Amino acid sequence: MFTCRLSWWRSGATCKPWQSGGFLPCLWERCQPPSRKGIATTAGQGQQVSTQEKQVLEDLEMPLARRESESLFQEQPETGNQYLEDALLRSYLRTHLPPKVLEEVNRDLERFGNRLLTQIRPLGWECELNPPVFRQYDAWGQRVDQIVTCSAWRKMKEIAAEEGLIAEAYERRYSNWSRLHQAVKLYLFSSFSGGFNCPLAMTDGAAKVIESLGIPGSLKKPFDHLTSRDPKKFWTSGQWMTERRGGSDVANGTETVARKQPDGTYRLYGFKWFTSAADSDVTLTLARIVDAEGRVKQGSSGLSLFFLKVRDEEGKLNSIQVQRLKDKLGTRQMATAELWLDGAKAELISAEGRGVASISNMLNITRIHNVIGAVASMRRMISLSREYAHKRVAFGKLLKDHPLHMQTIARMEVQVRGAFLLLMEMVRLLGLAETNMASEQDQLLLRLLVPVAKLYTGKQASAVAVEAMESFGGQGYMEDTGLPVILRDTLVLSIWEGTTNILSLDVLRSLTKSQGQAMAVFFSTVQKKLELASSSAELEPAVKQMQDAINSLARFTQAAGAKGALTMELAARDFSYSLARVYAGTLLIEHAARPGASPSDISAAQRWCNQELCPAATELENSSYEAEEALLDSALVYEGSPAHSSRL
Ligand code: UCC
Repeated sequence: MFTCRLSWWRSGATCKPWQSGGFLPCLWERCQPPSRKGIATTAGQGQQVSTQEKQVLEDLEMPLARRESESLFQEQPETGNQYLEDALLRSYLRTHLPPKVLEEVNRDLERFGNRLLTQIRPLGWECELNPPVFRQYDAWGQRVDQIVTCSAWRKMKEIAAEEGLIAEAYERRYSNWSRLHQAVKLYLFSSFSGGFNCPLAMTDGAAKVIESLGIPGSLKKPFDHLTSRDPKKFWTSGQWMTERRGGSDVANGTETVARKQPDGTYRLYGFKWFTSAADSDVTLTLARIVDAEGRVKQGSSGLSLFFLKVRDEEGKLNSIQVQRLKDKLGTRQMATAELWLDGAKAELISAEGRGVASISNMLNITRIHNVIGAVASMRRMISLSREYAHKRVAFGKLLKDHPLHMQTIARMEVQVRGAFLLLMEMVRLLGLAETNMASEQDQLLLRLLVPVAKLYTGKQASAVAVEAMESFGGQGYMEDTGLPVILRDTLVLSIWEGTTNILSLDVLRSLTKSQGQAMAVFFSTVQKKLELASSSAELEPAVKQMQDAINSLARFTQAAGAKGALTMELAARDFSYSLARVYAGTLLIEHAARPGASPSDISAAQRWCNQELCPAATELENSSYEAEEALLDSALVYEGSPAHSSRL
């Protein structure tokens, strides 16, 4: 009788992953061969061990000892320069950028890809290991409300400035292609940024708002700081929108009030429930202006937009108190705080009552950053998964030689390709809009594609992260591989900057506001792209499937016009998914139809079109939404809950 125990040994208890330079630090740590001590027997010291037991012990020890250099050791998946390894990104740039721009951008991205590997990746991991802490009082009882960040986080800020991660988009040295260049750098940076992509998203959004206001004199200096390449000058911005009663329903949930001061500035009083990257230098926020009678206007038209500095010249908080830091599932590298505004000095920067419309300029930028984060996360997980498949043996062969395993990775690859092209299309249109080269149609399309891409890729990224994690087996679930960090940080992408349902309703808002013109532009654009691809024999079935989906979508939009608001609300999510699938699929076909397309480009387009492309039409044709109206979702959801019984 005996029991066997393996004694695991961690290679270096003080392992400092950022010094080793490996992305998945401490990954698959080497295990020590189990010694005799690792085998417990019922035979005590000095006791006679039976011959049979001795034999068992010997048999057991030999194979285990040999395994030290064999199956108990697994090489970690390593990726190289993310730019050089991204075939789709490189082919996209070759196809679209003018030669001179391509030459310079290519050089910059290759250099940046190396810097990501050698310097930024270890810093990102350090940010994960050293999350921010909140220090409310000093040793002598003075309230200090300090959010203490690690040196790696602060270094990220310097790198962001040096690399022009915001500046690039506003300097416009490549005219309409500057925005795309910036987006590609952010895409490469995202997965290694240790969460610093979040403050950059909001900084970009704040710069965009200020620029769209014509950079008024009072905001010239902040704009220069937000778009600076000088690490000593560079500022980041927050976006304080969320209050206790209003995460999604900002219009009704915002309680913060603004009192006008004799010098024309305002003092803000209120409580901000989620403030991401609360260590930022400045912020934009919403509040209700108190009139001469002490009243405020409720609803959306009562909200105005303000700019404020978080600290004064001496570093003292601007009449702001930090209540606590949030304990989040992910994005732990970044400080999210609850803040009391107790007379914070602020500047009104929108017309009174136009706060939501003004901050929408910021929202649309941060939503694009959300898409960047989603595509980057998918790309990272798939890159690691495919590298692992090259190194891991199961059932006598490498994972890459198991057809089912490779099919799973290929399906994820198709998803990331569609999402990537959607992202590029959006930033291409944004670049045109920012250099006055966009037609009215381009602008309508951009307005529609931002919520579509945000909601779709947020969900895709979560699904891909879970799937890719599974491709590592149990190792994917282990904290010290770094994979759970990516998963946690990805899950927020469908929540912040508007949940899937809120974004689905925003899709409807964009169509209503344009009185259907945005939909017409959508149809004409996809038709034009498909026509260009129609001469390719290989793509014929995919084009046909896409054409069928477009026809279904057209039938849906016609029929939906006659339906009530409730049906449209119930259809909003499926409809938005349909738009995303049709547009991304069309882009895949377009990319696969260009001269010099690779077999993978063609395969990706074909595979994408094999999935259901227009779920909204199928549901409507089956009268599912009407059935759902009659079937009362709330009765189904609340059956058995106290809320249900109290209503009965
Ligand atoms: O989560 C947050 C920070 C997280 C950190 C950021 C990192 C992200 C990057 C990641 C990198 C990896 S901050 C909180 C985010 N919160 C939200 O996103 C709010 C979600 N709720 C909504 O989006 C709602 O739909 C609201 C708040 C916009 C609804 O407001 P209203 O006032 O009820 O809506 P209205 O009345 O329909 O719109 C008011 C005006 C209209 O213009 P006018 O008056 O001219 O007709 C709308 O057309 O605002 C206009 N508008 C827009 N315009 C509303 N939304 C938009 C839009 N998206 N684009 C243009």
